[in-house]
Amino acid sequence: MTSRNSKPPAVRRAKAGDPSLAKQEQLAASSTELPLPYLTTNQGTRIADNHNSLRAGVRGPSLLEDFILREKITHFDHERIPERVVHARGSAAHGVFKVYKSMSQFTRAAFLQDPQVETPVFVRFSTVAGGAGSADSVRDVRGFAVKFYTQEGNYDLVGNNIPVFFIQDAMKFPDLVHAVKPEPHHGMPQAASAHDTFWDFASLMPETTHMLMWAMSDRAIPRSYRMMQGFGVHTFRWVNAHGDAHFVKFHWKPKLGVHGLAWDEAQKIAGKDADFHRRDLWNAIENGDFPEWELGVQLIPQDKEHSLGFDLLDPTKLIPEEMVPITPVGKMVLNRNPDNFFAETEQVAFHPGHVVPGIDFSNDPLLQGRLFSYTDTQLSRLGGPNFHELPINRGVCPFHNFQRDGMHRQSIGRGQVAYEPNSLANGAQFRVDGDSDGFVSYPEAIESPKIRRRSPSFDDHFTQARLFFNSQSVAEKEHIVAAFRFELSKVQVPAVRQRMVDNLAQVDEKLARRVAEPLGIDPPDARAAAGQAGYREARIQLPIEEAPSLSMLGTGDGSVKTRQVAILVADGIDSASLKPIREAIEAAGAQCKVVGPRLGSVTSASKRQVVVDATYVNMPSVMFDAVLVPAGAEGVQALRQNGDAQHFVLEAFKHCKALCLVGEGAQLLASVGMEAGGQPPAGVVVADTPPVQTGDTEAAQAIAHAFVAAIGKHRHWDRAGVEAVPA
Ligand code: HDE
Repeated sequence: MTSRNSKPPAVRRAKAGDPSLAKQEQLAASSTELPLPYLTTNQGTRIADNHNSLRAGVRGPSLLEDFILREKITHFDHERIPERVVHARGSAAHGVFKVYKSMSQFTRAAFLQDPQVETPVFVRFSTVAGGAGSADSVRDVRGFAVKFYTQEGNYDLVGNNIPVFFIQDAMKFPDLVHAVKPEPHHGMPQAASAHDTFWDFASLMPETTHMLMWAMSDRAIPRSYRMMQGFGVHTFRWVNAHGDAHFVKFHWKPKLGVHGLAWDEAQKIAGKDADFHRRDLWNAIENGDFPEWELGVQLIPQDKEHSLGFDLLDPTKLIPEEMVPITPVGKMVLNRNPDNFFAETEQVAFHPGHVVPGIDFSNDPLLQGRLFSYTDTQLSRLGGPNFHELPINRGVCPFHNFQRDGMHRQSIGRGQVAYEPNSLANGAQFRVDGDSDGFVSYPEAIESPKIRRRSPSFDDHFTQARLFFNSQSVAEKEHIVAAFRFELSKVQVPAVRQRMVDNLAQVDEKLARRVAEPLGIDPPDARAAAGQAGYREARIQLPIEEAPSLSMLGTGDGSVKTRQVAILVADGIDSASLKPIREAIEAAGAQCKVVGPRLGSVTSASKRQVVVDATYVNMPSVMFDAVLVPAGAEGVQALRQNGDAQHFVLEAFKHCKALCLVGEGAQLLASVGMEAGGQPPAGVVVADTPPVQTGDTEAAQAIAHAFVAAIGKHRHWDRAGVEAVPA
């Protein structure tokens, strides 16, 4: 039997110069969009009236006979499918991937051989804990799942934006997820780990400690999906054409750098725009600002498996780049938004077991469990065993096997034969055993007893957590302390709080003490942690105490491309002071919006109309990366008298964003103790004299330059005095 997909390769194969075309054509062919100027039922019967149901008289009861109403409502009643049990909330895009040079030395995977070949990809980013309708900006791990439509079959790299995981064994995954999800008796809280059951579980499972450090860092509140790293997490294997294997760890690095939100900002965004990350990704792609990541790998020769000082099968451990550098592999660009959220983003089915020849698994016990879970969950989520036929899941290469039937089968198998070996299909014997082009598992020698026990090499839960903490900048450390305090302050049972800070004392005494301070519990005691069940005494030796690569600081190229800048206006602002600065920041790639008291326009001091894009209320400061306040005595006075405008500036200041205050605009920060003529706080550019009024374009350029540099730093986390700001 040959499925619909096994058309001659020439039809399916991407055309030179536009390799994603085949996938696009395939998706378009399956579109339900019909160019008909009328409506029909699903059977094609033309509908005369789509506004009125069939009734016995104009005021009479509806008739069961109304097959048009019945079909319409029945279909509507079944529109929802089960949401993903984790990673329910997601957002995706199409793109392409290309290797820089052949990786044949390490892997035979065809899509990693030729720098001329573009492989289509579909990437879904997600939060983990929240339901499908939850907010984007919550504190959570983010999923980073990539489907490569290769000529040898689909390859899925189903990773996260954090390189380690909470648990070491798949056996604990349902417990972990049950602990973080809303508590079963009252269904609260939504999309949050800040509650008793999560911290109860976490504090009883010291192996969670390393990932908790990451989850409490700003990595868990990303500024944008476009500004996140991705990791394969587990150790995988690459195998070359000679059968030589390397262990491999996958890394995605975003061109725009790795950046987080302020925690207060993230919480506010959840209310002001629950779709913040989804919108950001969509808008960037619509505007042609295609996000890019570099794929890199850490390669460890098969015979160096035990050389690291820790176990590379343990998913709570990472390999610092300072120990094994990253080899660049290629570039991924996301360049097309999905046509239909349900058909693509919702129905896409990833699976870490979707591999191609040359890519193989390690014995990581978490990965091994995942290999079962994904198809299993998709069977119920997508309603049967044929979801590989959905357009978004279909490969771009031919496929052929003798699976048949099942719910929702779309392909029509032809002929008498649905088994192998056979001689009846084409009149010649057909047998598949030993196809040298096929997938061959790495023939790892294993001779061990069947056993339910962790390897002692998995026992150390704190050394890498400490490495992570030591590697953070001062501000990043502060944010981690604040996040632990916030989360644990939401825990109602003091004993859980206590157990958690006792565990933290195993990472860093000072960190634990600072977290414990406002929590109404005893000072942390590392010995108490050591006495608990689940604790195992072990200390791995790391050759380094700090790994700068684990900090988000200084990542990216400092570009301000796609950064959002608010220009705060009111009647009476000086529009001339605005123009050269706006032009310069837009030339650098930032995107400006004029934010005023009302939509329409405001009147400048020189009686010009300045078009307003948004209001202080409908686009508050948390939607922006930076704020520019123009000069103009009357305009600034109006801004000062408007609580929303005043709040806008103070809040941006509190969230450590870049600010540029021209002339009288500086008065908006008077309440935070900024003295005229004094040294402005970090990331605040103050232009005392409106330079354009004096005709000094060079000075205007210098201001713009300083502002662009401040925006390029993302946030000024070391800005003094932000705690005192009442915003
Ligand atoms: Fe997943 N995970 N996971 N996971 N995971 C799912 O599959 C599971 C794990 C990840 O955008 C589910 O189709 C188990 C690690 C992503 O569609 C489910 C274990 C990592 C996505 C599942 C893990 C991930 C999922 C839910 C421990 C990072 C979203 C719906 C043994 C390397 C993919 C679905 C998308 C989704 C199971 C642990 C990443 C239930 C059993 C570690 C990015 O099958």
